[in-house]
Amino acid sequence: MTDVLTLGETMAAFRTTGPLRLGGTAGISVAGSESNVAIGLARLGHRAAWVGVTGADEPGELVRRTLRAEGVDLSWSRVDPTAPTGLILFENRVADINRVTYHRAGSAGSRLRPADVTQAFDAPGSPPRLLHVTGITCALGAEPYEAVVEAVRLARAAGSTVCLDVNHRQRLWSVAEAATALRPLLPSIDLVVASDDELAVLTGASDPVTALLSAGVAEVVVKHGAGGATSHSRAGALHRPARTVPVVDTVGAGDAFVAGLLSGWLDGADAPARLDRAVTTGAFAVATRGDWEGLPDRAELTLLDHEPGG
Ligand code: CKP
Ligand code: MG
Repeated sequence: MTDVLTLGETMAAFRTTGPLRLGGTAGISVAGSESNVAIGLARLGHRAAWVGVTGADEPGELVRRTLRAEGVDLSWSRVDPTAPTGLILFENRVADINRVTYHRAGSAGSRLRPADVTQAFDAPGSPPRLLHVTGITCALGAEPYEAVVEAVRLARAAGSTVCLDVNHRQRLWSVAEAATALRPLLPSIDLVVASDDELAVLTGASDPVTALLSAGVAEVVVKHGAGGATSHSRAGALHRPARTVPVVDTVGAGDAFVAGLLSGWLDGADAPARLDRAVTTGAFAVATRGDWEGLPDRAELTLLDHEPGG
């Protein structure tokens, strides 16, 4: 049985230590919000499946090999030989600030379609306990958006819990476009994850959290960056500060946070323990280079509890 099903685009990622125009060497890895979450969950011992499309090329092989090596189930992912795997470029500029450039228009990843998720739900065995979707997949085009709509519909029908991370990417679409696409999904969403500035994508209300809870979302988790995170539900609000770690690379921190949050949910943890795990896994991502490479396994979850040198 799958614990968490997610769908999206994963790209080959190139990281340089300075502007690309200066040349030099680049580190090569993979990046994609939804697969970052899947890797984070797999490292914590959960069964995570990623649905996505890669090209029949070396970047695509890198993506598939990496996800397989991390224990992510690719049973419902596929290769499209007629389009290239997308690329993402991280140019480190100063301290932890990266310039991020996508080369993903027309990519294989943007060929994701509703039939891809139908297969996942049609497979023998129980439905996934959780479906995790993000705004990024919705922004990739009409068919990927329809795939998300279909996944949410099927999850609802199967009784799976549905999590939405707004993950707004202004280089992919405007706030108005994101609002038009994401707001209709809300009646079927159990758990919303958003940063403070992303809440306005979901509602125009002056008190967005109350509006979302009134619309039927069971839990709204708001990330405040270095200010920690707050979980809101009918039971009230609960805040956790961010864990104090050296800031090395913040890309992927949101996905790491989601992985911790969903892991806690899968373990049956209560809301405070879920939030504790989320800020902990988020801190691992912030303190290490790469989007997912530094994420903890189960045994490492308590690593940050020890004072340096203690
Ligand atoms: O919100 P996060 O910083 O956790 O997301 C990072 C990911 O999928 C990164 O892996 C990148 O590939 C992306 O978001 C994206 O498409 O921007
Ligand atoms: Mg994010």
